[in-house]
Amino acid sequence: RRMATAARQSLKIGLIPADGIGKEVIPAARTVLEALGSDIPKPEFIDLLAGWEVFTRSGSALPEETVETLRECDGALFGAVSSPSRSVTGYSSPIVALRKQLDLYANVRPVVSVAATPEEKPAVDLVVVRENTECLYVKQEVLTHTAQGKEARATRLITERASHRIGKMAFDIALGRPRKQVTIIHKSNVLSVTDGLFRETVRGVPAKYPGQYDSVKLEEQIVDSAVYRLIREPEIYDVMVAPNLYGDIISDAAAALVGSLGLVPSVNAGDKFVMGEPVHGSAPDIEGKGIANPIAAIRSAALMLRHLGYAQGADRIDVAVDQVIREGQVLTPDLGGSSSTNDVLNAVLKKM
Ligand code: GGG
Repeated sequence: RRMATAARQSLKIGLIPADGIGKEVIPAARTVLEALGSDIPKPEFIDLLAGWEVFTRSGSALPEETVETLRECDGALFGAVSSPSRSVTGYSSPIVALRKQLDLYANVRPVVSVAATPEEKPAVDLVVVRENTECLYVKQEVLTHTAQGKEARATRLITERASHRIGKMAFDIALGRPRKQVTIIHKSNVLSVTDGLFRETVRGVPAKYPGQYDSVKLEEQIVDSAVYRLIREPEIYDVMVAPNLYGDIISDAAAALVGSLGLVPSVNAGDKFVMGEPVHGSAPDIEGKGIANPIAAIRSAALMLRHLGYAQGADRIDVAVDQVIREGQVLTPDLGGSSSTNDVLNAVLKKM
């Protein structure tokens, strides 16, 4: 799925490393973009702030300037955020807010294994298309005190509009893939109103575009059984479309099938803007050690380019990354190696 590419002289890219290893992997992705030379318009990078650390310094996890500057950019790369697991007055997850404020309604997460040779089919080759703006992530939580003790409630929002547009995104992505299959992930046997609306709306997408999606096979699966089958027979999936929370969980589970969360990229995509973001979090346990795997961030930069219409640059990055993984000589500890972030970056640059 590509955005219209105006003939750009330069590519303005906002960089938001945010917290933890985001500060180590986003600079690596930047270096890879710089190495593309004439494959893309000259990149112009703008460093922007967000995250827990900036909140502790300034009282804002998402400074207004970050959002306003992003509105002027062609694309962006976001690292990772370390939101606390408890409620902190004045703090709200900046990545959840950014997705909403920029209307980045789809989180597209390709999970692909690297086969032994470039000619072989990868054992896992699927895309999780996660709705990115609603579900439980509207974060309307209320704590009340009752005679029996505390009671916590959360609102789960599913709208026809959001379900339709994420469904359409999934069908469009499937059209561009050899298998052309969409699987709707839901739990409408229990949550018949919310997941029922999601399921019905996505099922209804092809009827709204007569002829357009005739070649796409539509399947559906209850989320718990989908996770089971994903682990046992990942090859049955092509494009999985899910409400926000299920999509978040499924894509992390799928990452285990390809060796590491450190390999899995994503883009947060809307109709007008795209922001690459590795699926992994801020990994405080390895922060500052220089051993974070930069591949998810590098692949996220490639995915961002692909959405912006620069397939040649994206291909160069992806081919180089696959070669490094395939050779298995330069790997960070998450993949069983002992190489550093910089070693992997340099290996990728060498292959490019
Ligand atoms: N790059 C993905 C990432 O940062 N994952 C952790 C995450 O989404 N956390 C939510 C938050 O901390 O607000």
